[in-house]
Order: sequence, then C-alpha cells, then structure tokens
Amino acid sequence: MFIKEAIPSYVKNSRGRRSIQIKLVTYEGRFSASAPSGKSTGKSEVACYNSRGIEYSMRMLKIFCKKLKDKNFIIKRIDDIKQLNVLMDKFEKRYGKFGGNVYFAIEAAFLKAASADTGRELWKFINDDINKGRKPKMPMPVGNCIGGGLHSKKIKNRRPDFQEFLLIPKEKTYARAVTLNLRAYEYARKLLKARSKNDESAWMTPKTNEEVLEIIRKVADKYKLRIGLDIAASAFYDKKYYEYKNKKLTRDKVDQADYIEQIVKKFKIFYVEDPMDENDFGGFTEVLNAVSKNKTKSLIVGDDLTTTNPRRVERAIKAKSINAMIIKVNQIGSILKVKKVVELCQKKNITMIFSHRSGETFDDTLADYCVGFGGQFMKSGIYGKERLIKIKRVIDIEKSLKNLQHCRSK
Ligand code: 2PG
Ligand code: MG
Repeated sequence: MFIKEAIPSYVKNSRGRRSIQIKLVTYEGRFSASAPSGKSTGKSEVACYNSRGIEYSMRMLKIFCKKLKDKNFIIKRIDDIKQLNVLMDKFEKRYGKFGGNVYFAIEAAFLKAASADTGRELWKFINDDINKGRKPKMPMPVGNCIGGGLHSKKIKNRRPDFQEFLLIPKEKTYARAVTLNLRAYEYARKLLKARSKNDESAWMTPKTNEEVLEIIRKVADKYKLRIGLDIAASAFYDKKYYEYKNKKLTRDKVDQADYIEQIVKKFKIFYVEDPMDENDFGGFTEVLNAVSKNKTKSLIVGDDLTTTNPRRVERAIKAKSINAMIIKVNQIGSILKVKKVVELCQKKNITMIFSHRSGETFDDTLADYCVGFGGQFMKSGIYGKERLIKIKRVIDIEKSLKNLQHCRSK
C-alpha cells in the first residue's frame, strides 16, 4: 500500500465542534476517517488530543503526514498496523502524545486503505482475520430514544437523571430492526409530547426516570422491543453517594444497587449500562449477581467502568462485574488494544456492543468495526444524519451478504 498523499484536516462534529479527519491517497483511491468524541467520558479513557489541545495535535499531524508521503506499507492483517505504530511511537517520543481521537482517525484511514489494497471491504478484512472469515452475524441496534443526564438540556429546569433510555429490537434482519426503532421513536415523541432532541437526537423531557420508564415500556410493548438504560451513574456520583436531582434523592451504594435491581424487575429491563460508579467493580458485581437470579437474563454493561482498556476489562471479568461491554475505539485509541479486548470478550463470553460517541461525525467506520469484530450490538442514536450514516452502512453490509443472515437471537 503506497501512500501518495496523507492529508489531515478539521471537520465539524454533531455538536459543531472541531474534530480531526485524515485522508489517505493510494493507488486504490482515497480513504478518509474522522474521530468522534464523548461528553460523559470515563476517567480512565485516554485523552482525545495532546494535552496542549487539538491545534497542537493538528500541527503534529501535519508533520507526521509529510513523513508518510511516498512510504510503502504491507498491511494484510490487523497486526500489520504495527508498522504504522512503530512510526507513531517514535514520533510521539519527540512531540508528545497524539491522543485517542487522532489515533482513531489515522488507524481507521489506514485500515480502510489496506483493505482496499487487498480487494476487500473493511468489515471483511477484519472478519477474515478475527473470525477466520466465518460469515458474520448481523448486530442488533441499541437505539437511543429518550435522553437525560449530561447529554440533555433541562426543560423547565428538569431532566431525567439517567442518560439514555434505549430500544433494542430482536429481529431476523438489521434492516427490519432499525425500521421498528424508527417507528417506536416517533411513537415515543407523541407520548412524551416532545419538541426537542439532544446531542444524539434522543427526545428531551422534564420527566423523572420513573415517568420515562412508564413511557418507554409502552413504546417497547407496542413494537415488541426490549428496553435498555445507560444510567451513566458516575455523572451523578458524588463523595460516595448517588445524588438524584429529579426527584431530589440521595442513594448510597447499597440503595443504588437495590434500586437498579428493582427497576430491572419491574420494567423487564434487558440492558443496563454503567449502573454504578466507574470505579466500583464490586458494585457492578452485586448488580450482576442480583439480576442473574431473574427469569429474563439482563446484560450488565461496562462503559465508563471498562473504557475499552484491556487491563480494566480483565479486572471486570475476573470480578464478574459485567456480562457485556461497550467498545468505543477512541476510548483507548489503538486498534490492536481493541483487538485484545475483543479476544477477551470472545473467550469469556462477554457480549460486545460497539458504540458511537455523543459527538459524532459522518464517519461510518463504526459499522465496519462492529460487523468485522463480531459485535452482537451496535449502539447509536435512532435518528440524526451522523447516526443514520452508520446505520445505513450496516444495512448495506447486510444486503451485500448474499444469503440472508441468521441474526443473533439474543
Ligand atoms: C455513552 C456515550 C454514547 P459519550 O455514555 O455511552 O452514548 O456518551 O460519547 O458522551 O461518552
Ligand atoms: Mg455509556
């Protein structure tokens, strides 16, 4: 793969903020990737950019991209990305860290170009390597329908404390699943009488968690969907207490775990992300233990807890804190570390949810990563251009597979 040109530039993300895009020109064509960025970030995530800021990262990138020009790389499988990493490491020693977002963009552009060089699409390039070319099972969507927490503005000075109320279909095809989610999303708007959307195009509301749960239950029942929650508990955890603002209430660790257990039972919640503070591995274990006794098995999902970091994932698996986890590539930056996390999940039977970030670009790499690495779910907004681009990419992959997939029936 011969790099004729490597061009970095700024693009705007869905929050109107600057993100970094890298375009590679090779003999196969032009390949670009740009990075998303989070708002409710885990403390153990790598920094998005160099500590001196995005502009410094861009200056670094401009120098680095000049060095890539006229270089040849032989990248036939994911591990071969090491050739690029060696150059990046050397460069970082001199100039400081690129940051996870920059890492994401460079590696994604390289992998897109490398797969084209081997005559494959990105998902196939990854799948051939990770899943030995077995026909992939399509993921099911985890769609953000109603929002609260850090992602949403207050309405009449109120918003739900939970960050995301999610809808999760269980259908034969991904295309059918996203159609159902779109209908349900519209029904939720009607029930909520919602007028505005948040960062991820989820409906905003002044209602309490419980009021929204009643509504989301109605929506889920009508369309036969499963309910998910991203509690994002670290966002309202303060000095050992969970401080609920709407309605005002303080819960200690034990109360919080009990409360989660109760709502999981009452509303038959299938998916619970970050129910406890991001460093409370033991608290997660209690929640997982409690919900495992229920008839319908729920997923207890690590996001801020695990931050796609192999060491934290190992710890969470050992402590039996999770049975599922979010994979966000820019939380850790390096695709080789992501690969390690995927291997751990496969070995230990941890369900993988490849996820967007709240600040997204028009990049659709997420879809290829999800299908290629064998993610059982892809989490994104249900609506909004930046989200629909990723959803459409999964639909296209699904269509391109000649014989209809046997979808996961999880
Ligand atoms: C999350 C994500 C995406 P952010 O918490 O799961 O919804 O949010 O990108 O702000 O970390
Ligand atoms: Mg989360």
